[in-house]
Amino acid sequence: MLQRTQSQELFQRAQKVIPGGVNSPVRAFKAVGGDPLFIKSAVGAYMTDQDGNQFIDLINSWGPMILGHAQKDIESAIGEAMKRSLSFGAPAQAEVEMAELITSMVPSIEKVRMVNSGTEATMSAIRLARGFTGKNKIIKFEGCYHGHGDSFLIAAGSGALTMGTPNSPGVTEGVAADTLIATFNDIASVKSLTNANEGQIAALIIEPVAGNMGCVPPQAGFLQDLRDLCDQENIVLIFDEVMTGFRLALGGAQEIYGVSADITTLGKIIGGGLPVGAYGGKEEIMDFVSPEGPVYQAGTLSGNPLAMAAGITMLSLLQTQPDTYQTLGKLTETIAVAIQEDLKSLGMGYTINRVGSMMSLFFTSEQVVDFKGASSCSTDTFSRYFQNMLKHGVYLPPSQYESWFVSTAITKDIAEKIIYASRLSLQSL
Ligand code: HOZ
Repeated sequence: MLQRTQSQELFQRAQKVIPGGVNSPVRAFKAVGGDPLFIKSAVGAYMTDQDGNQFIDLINSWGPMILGHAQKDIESAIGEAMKRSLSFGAPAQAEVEMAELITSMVPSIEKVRMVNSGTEATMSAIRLARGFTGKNKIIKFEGCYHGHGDSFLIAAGSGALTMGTPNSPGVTEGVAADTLIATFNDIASVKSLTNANEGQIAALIIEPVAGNMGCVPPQAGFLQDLRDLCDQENIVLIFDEVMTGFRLALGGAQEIYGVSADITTLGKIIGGGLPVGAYGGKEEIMDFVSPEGPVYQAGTLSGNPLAMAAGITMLSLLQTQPDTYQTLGKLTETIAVAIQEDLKSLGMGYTINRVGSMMSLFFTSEQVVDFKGASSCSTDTFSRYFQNMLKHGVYLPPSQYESWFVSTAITKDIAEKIIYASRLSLQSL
């Protein structure tokens, strides 16, 4: 049994002053039962909660802690930057260095604008696409999540799906009417929307590897088909790489699948864990952003010096250690294959989806290629598995509809611990 006294006390206090006691819905553990654990610290592969329980972390702040927690170089870069003030609200060298790094690593990004979160990045990207094309509607995919901007809270994944509110109240009918919903991995569903809304679609936004209905990879040719259709219909193709950017490869999912976006949105990882986002793409489109162009977007904390220092260090470390991705991919594969063997020997129905260091286990014998597949698996079984894993010292994302993220701090020995914890967890389901 986990000792939870301190976490429970904090949760009682939190519920009196914070809606639901948490600052982001998935963290409330509503999908998996029980009360949330409050985290006190994290170092390397491990998180420690208020009661002193230690867990191997497979959330890794939903992606960015790719090098593990409290990475020394990132911490000292933040320390150095702190001495030069926490915020200027004026241009600084680090912002130029960051933009140079991003544009050198992601070929489709010729110019980039820094913001403060992935949500800001996606909101700004669709405004830009609308300003650039003079059209209003956007296409998104059922089960994909692009932050909590109004336009995206229609058939949304992640916490919206977990909480049963994929279409959030508070989003006006007008906004909802401008968001068209297609089926992931189904080009015919996209074509029927473009046919029915000819000349009206400004942008198509997609997580090239979906991470917010669990991990769901694109099928062969799907992203290229989207690219071709967008070119044909003069639609801005936006890849939301907030999770996949710099996690799957230096050039993100677009490098792996060989398909370029017109605009790419980035987040989390480019701040080394600090609150950062960015959107960037073709120069002719980015030059529509104010003050170069007429599409307005601004922010005092955009390009914040601490976030830039952390992000530059993170990206430079990844650039100088290119084998990181291969190592992470192999390690994640080892974990996935071992879990799969255990599921097989127990005769349980399962699907494991994995791309690089992102993976999800679905309790279903059907393939999971879209939202329908993801939502038809057994979330009850996942919840029990989650709780068992927690008891055995592994902290998974507290929802079926999230991806697991592996960090380089997870050594082979720690991977063995995850596999063993999973074996015990499956056996006692
Ligand atoms: N929606 C985020 C992951 N897809 C979770 C954010 C959080 O709770 O930190």
